[in-house]
Amino acid sequence: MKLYKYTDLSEQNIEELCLRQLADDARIAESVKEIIAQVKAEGDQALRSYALQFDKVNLEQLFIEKEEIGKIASTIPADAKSAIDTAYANIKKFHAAQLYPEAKVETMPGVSCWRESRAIERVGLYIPGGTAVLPSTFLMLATPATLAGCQEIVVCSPPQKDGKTNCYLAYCAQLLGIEKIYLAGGAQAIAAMAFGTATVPKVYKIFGPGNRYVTQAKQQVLASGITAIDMPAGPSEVLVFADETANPAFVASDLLAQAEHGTDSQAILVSTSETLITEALSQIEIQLNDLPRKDIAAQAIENSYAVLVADKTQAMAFSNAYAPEHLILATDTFQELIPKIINAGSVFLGNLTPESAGDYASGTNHTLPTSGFAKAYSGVSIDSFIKKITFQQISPEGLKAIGPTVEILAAAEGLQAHKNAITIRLKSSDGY
Ligand code: HSO
Ligand code: ZN
Repeated sequence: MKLYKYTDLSEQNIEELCLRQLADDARIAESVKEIIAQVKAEGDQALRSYALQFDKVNLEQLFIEKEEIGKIASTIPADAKSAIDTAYANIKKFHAAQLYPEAKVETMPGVSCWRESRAIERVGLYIPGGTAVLPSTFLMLATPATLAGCQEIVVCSPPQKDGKTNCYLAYCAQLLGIEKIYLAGGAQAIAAMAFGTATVPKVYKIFGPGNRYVTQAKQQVLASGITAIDMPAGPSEVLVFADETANPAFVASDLLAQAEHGTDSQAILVSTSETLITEALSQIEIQLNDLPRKDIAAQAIENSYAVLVADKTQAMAFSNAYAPEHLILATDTFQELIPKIINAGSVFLGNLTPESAGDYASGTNHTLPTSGFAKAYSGVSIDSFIKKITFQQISPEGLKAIGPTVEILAAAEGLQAHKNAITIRLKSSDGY
């Protein structure tokens, strides 16, 4: 891990440090384009042949259904079942609080305007499989989708070698009342949900993390105007701000939790204390040894860095410039820093609030903007699964009140028909 001193950094240095390597691999883009074209042209047949090629499994049926899901779900270990139950209860409780009706507004006497939410009818959730199967992602996406009232929730996840899905995902499906899991992974799953096949329904919006092929496929279907996506995605990242009140072992554990996600994960440490940085780095070495994914984590740590800052103002300036997906404030004085946070996906306050809690179970969503997109995007929430439709209704009194304003503005824009739509009503006795 490299160490920088904030005061030595120029504006350009800071900009470069905050840049994520989003190497746009032309080779990946090309093969994803080919996969999408194949799925579009050949549908289920293409999904079967990609399952054979990439997942090494011969699939007759491209999904598993309720009965089979139930059977697989019943094999889940009891402790995992109750952990999923607890996480689900918290995630549901947190997201349910985001469902609220908005007030009607009378902008002028007799002119009423309001918004109503409607769920997106068909959504597609991609749940990664392969090296990391993520039941937590299933909960994070399907819980708000069901609460929002999406009518069709299409879940795609790559098949295991036995042509099935694992017991954790099956249990999540059962818990959420999802009756089918489509056995498709990678770019081909995204293409199937975007265009639809004989088996996989076409959806209006696709959600979920994935490898670079999945991410690229989501970008391509979005660019072709076929379907919406949750947000642009890049490798996961954390920025930990730690001062002398932080515990170096805790700080190290948070950095490593991020680092084990992938070799391209970023784990950034920002501190006012040189001693804290030194101690956290040596804790990383110690804790790394015991990690099953230590090669991945070590590589990610190697690609990451620490920044020594003079004070909290510098720390927050750097953090806001970086716009981390996850921000951990490992300090007793986090309260005073909260108003200074401008760009971050999700924030973890104090020394006893690790990111892992939010990744799995506290209730907040773990699908968050990466790669600096926290400057402009929010994480997944109920809002991601609904559209807000505006309504308005004008009474006779309202028409008189607003009419002249519209007539004048329409005339100013040279749009006579717009003006007439008001004038014809003002002159008529209809509706009065
Ligand atoms: N930190 C990941 C989510 C996750 N962690 C899933 C463990 N499982 C992205 O926010
Ligand atoms: Zn994580």
